[in-house]
Amino acid sequence: MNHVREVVQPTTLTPQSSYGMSKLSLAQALAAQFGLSDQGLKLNPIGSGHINTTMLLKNGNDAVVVQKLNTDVFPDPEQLVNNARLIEQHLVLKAQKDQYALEIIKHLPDQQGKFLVDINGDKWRALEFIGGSYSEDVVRSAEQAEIAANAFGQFAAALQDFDATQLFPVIPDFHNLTKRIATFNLKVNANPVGRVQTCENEIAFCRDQFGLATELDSLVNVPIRPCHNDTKINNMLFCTDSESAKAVIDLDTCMPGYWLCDFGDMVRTCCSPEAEDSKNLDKVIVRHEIFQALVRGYAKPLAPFITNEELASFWLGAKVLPFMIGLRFLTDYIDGDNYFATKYPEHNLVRARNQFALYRDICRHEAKLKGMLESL
Ligand code: ADP
Ligand code: GN1
Ligand code: MG
Repeated sequence: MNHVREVVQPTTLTPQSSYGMSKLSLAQALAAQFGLSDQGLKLNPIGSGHINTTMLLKNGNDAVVVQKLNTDVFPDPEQLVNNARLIEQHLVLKAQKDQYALEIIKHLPDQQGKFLVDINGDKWRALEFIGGSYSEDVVRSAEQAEIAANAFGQFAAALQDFDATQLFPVIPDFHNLTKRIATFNLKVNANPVGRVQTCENEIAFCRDQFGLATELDSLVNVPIRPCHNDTKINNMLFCTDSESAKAVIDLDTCMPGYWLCDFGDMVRTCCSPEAEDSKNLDKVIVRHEIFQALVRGYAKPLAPFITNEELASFWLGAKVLPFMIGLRFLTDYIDGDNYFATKYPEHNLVRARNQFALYRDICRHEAKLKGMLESL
């Protein structure tokens, strides 16, 4: 469990850190920019996101989340912030009409009213800290899975009348498996850091699954919707004091897409009892009661909108997302770890093996899991 109300994790920043300035100077620069007094300033990492650098900036009374955006992954951070703010504004209107009950993650302007600031060449933003909350990397119970899926369902339902064509494609073809496969093939052929020899079995395994892309490309009558596109379990916050959801966060990849992908990413990150980078592959299995809870939790808020074809497509999402994220981890491993944050050289390979183990187990239990979707 990752408590974000009172963060007391030791910092992983070195005193003279990669920010080109000391940690204290960075904290002071951020505080000055976002209007916090620098009395008793503390700056500590929170969460376990793979892309941005997320920290809690605190003084005696106030706390804000500050985030250094990863501009390799998001080359146009202005557009990213603009997208997230459009969604934020839509959700605020929904909340005013009692059509959205979760807390809304909100950007904070700096002293000049800007939402993105430059500190030593890095792009930083500030977000309202959502207190009384915690995030999870591994789901502990079916109840928790249902709460999470219901929150993502409420989010999707609140956005179903949002014009997602207004959103800039911050990462084009984000969930386009055909394109992901093309990139994978390029990297395997280029073998830029000589790692292909160390993962030949995984490469062969991937090649056997490429038919999934044809299945995805052949979908008919499945609507394109405003999607979150990163519904992993630690992208929502639970309430510390009650068995309920607090907020859906990490709106960076909100773009038009299929709900099947959002469902599939929940399956990917909730169903296994092991973390995404666990090496205990024999324990990486799909927990059926969690899958059932996800179906229940996600479908309820979507019931007024979802079509039969769309619901039927969720099974494809449950298979595609673990496979596709596994493929992306393997691609990044072969490429020399340029995309996902890693803690050791084989980290991405370990993650890929883990995701493929989950994908295999999901496929093994097709009849039972599909039945849960069909009996809804
Ligand atoms: P990344 O894009 O790197 O995944 P996230 O936006 O998901 O970054 O943030 C990483 C983690 O930081 C989250 O999983 C959550 O634990 C914590 N977090 C992020 N924003 C907030 C917030 N506004 N309030 C409280 N906790 C937050
Ligand atoms: C990244 O940012 P984070 O950690 O919430 C990634 C997702 C992957 C996920 C795998 C922008 O999500 O697509 O599914 O890691 N985000 C981006 O854990 O690529
Ligand atoms: Mg995240």
